[in-house]
Parts: sequence; structure tokens; C-alpha cells
Amino acid sequence: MPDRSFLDWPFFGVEQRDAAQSFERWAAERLPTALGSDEDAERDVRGSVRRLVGALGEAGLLHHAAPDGEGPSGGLDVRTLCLARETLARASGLADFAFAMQGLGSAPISLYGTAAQKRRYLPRVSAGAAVAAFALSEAEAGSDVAAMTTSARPCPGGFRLDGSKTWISNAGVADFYVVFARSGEGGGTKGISAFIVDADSPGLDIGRNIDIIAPHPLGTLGFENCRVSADQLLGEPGGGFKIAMATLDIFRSTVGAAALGFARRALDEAVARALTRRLFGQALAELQLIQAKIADMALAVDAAALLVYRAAWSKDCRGGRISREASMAKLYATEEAQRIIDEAVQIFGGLGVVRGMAVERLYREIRALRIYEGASEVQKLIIAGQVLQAARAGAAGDSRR
Ligand code: COS
Repeated sequence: MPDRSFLDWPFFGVEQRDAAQSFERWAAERLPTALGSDEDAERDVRGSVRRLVGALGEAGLLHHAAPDGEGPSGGLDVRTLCLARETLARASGLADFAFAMQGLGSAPISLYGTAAQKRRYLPRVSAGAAVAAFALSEAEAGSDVAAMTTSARPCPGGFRLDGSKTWISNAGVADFYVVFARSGEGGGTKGISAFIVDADSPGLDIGRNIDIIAPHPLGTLGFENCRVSADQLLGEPGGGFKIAMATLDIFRSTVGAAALGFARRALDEAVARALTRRLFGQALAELQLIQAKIADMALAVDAAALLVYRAAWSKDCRGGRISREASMAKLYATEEAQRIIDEAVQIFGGLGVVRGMAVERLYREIRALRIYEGASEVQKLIIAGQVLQAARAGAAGDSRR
């Protein structure tokens, strides 16, 4: 039985604990049917994601990813998002992906959409009837968002988009994309706007599929004279960079939570193996070298959980910008999960690298989390930037005294 004692931590209230239980129940009772076998799911990831989104929507769980857009953070409760991702990731990387992308792809609408945009998109995302996607990255603008070149030029009735995007989760599956493009109100981060682009918009081309080590729907998008009406602009013209960053401030903690789910699963698998595998006439768990590994893994899991839920609690209960907390949570949880999973594979020995073993799947699943939604190096830049900014502000205050 996985350790759920962290649910007693003071970060959570009844609402979050109940939601965690609902996800736990869904993962135990409904997920196996919605997913099929891991091998089948990997063979047809696009079909699997559609099925998973439908099943999560039917169970009423997607309203946590796409609430009605009212209230602070557009109604998104980051603690619940994190608990959901942690629970789903422990069971299946693809189920976590299906849930998370409904949130990431619709959060800019929850946060910045007009009443009409929220009405048009959020209920369908929440019901699992529409799949959402977030289209920010470009071949030459991954970590450096401000370098994007996809353009949005005014035209009669709205804007025309030209350019291309890559590393887009749910490319070819999504019913709409939140697309960031250079609209030219200013240079760098100042001249980017966000648009909701329906998948059937003329001029939007679903490019090539990108095959990765842990299969997920991922691909490129092309825009050629793609027309979007003026009412599909999200937020203020030129406000796109802040929309992207504010969305990532919420979702980076949840990436940490998904890594935490993978890490907990790896620890559980390793402990079960260490207790049952016999070596030199005793259980593996009796060997002190193995005990040291288990201690390090358990410590890192708890430390990651504290950082993830501190960040989520800060957003929900304090509000405002939480870039420092979110980046710390994502950086630590993903890096440590990689190490924990690697140790779990080691404890399994040869079996750990056999296709179909849970730890082998986790070993492939975790790698991308250290890269997407801001690579570990970017998280370090953000943390250092926030620490130095606070120190400079403090120093300026001191010199005025
Ligand atoms: N919330 C609100 N506003 C934010 C913000 C946030 N989380 N982060 C930055 N901003 C604002 C800043 O306050 C600044 O506003 P002013 O110019 O009014 O002061 C503006 O946005 C520009 O910020 P900054 O100077 O930090 O921009 P940089 O170009 O230096 O951005 C990083 C740097 C690297 C942090 C940014 O480009 C980034 O996060 N890159 C990674 C992107 C990513 O995650 N890609 C993966 C895509 S999703 S799979």
C-alpha cells in the first residue's frame, strides 16, 4: 500500500483529501479498462489519450483541470492538480499526461479568457468532449521563449498566423490549441500574444509526429495564412508572454507532482523487490547497502513532496507570483525522481531493464520531465533571478534607511 500519510499534512483541507481519494479510486477501478495494457496503450497513444480524456471527463474528474474560470487562479486549485497528477502518475504516465494536458491547454483560458471564451471551451474540456493543447515552443525558441518567430499580423476581422511550432503535446489529437505568436507590440517578451486556434482552422497543418522514448502524442504544427477571428485573442494584445509564464507558474509545480508519483511508485517497487528477493542466503533488504539506497530514496521522496505541496499551497492560499517555489518544486522533484528510479532499476538488477517491468517504464517516463515546461537549467535561472531580485530589493531598502 503506497504511503498516503502526507495527506495529513496541513497543506490540505477536506476538499483536497476528498479529491485525492476520487483519483485514487478512479485509478484503481476505471483506469485499467480505459488504458488497456501498457503495450497496447503505447502502440496507439493518440487513441489511448482520447479514451483516457473521455473516461476522466465521464468520471467528473476533469473539472479540476478546467474549472469554470471563476475565482483566484481561474478556479484552479493547484494542490488538487498536484494530488491528481501524483496519483495518476503512480499508476500510468499516459493517464497523468491526458489529465495534465487538459489543464495546461485550457489554463490560459481559465486565467485570462473572456466570459464568452470560457463558456465556449471550458465545459467541453471539463466533460472530456474537447482535447486541449498549449503551443509555445519553436525549433529556435524552447527555453528562450522571447525568441519565437511565429507571427500574428492583423487582417480584416482578426489575425493571420504564419510559422511553426514543435514539441507540442496533443498535436493532432487536440480540438483546439492555445498558440503564442509574435504580434509586434514591442520587442522580446513584450510583443507576444496568445490566441485560441480551433483544430479545423484553415491554414493550420498538423505536421509530423515526434516519436519519443516514452510514447505520448507529440508533434509539430504549421501555420500558413491561418486566420483567427479577433474574439479568439486571449487577454491583452502583447500580453502573451505573461500569460505563458503565469500558466507555467501553476503547472510547473504539477510537473514536480507527476515526478513525485513516478518516484513513489519506483520506491514501492524497489521495497517490494528488496523484501522478497533472496541473495547470499538472506533477503536483499537485509543488506546495508540496499538499506542505504532505500533511506536515500525515501528521504528524497518526502523532501520533493514538501517542496511540491509548499509551492501548491503558496499559490492557493497566498496567491500572487510563485515562480521561485514552483521552480524549486519542479527542479528538485524531477531531478530526484530520476535518481530514485535509477536506484530502483539497480535494485531490480537485470530484470529492471526488461521491457514491461514497471521500473523500466518509469525509467523512460521520467526523462522528459527534466526538460519540458522549462529545463532544469531554466529553473535554476529562475530561482537565482528571484533570490537576487529579493536581495537587491532588500539592499535598496537598507540603503534608504
Ligand atoms: N508571472 C507573471 N509575469 C512574469 C512571470 C510570471 N511567472 N515570469 C516573468 N514575468 C514577466 C516579468 O515580470 C517581466 O515583466 P516586466 O518586463 O514587465 O518586468 C517579463 O515577464 C519578462 O520576464 P523575464 O525578464 O524574466 O523574461 P526572460 O526572457 O528573461 O525569460 C525565462 C526568461 C528563461 C524564465 C523564460 O523564457 C522561461 O521560462 N523559459 C522556459 C520556457 C518553457 O518553459 N518552455 C517550455 C514550453 S512548455 S512545454
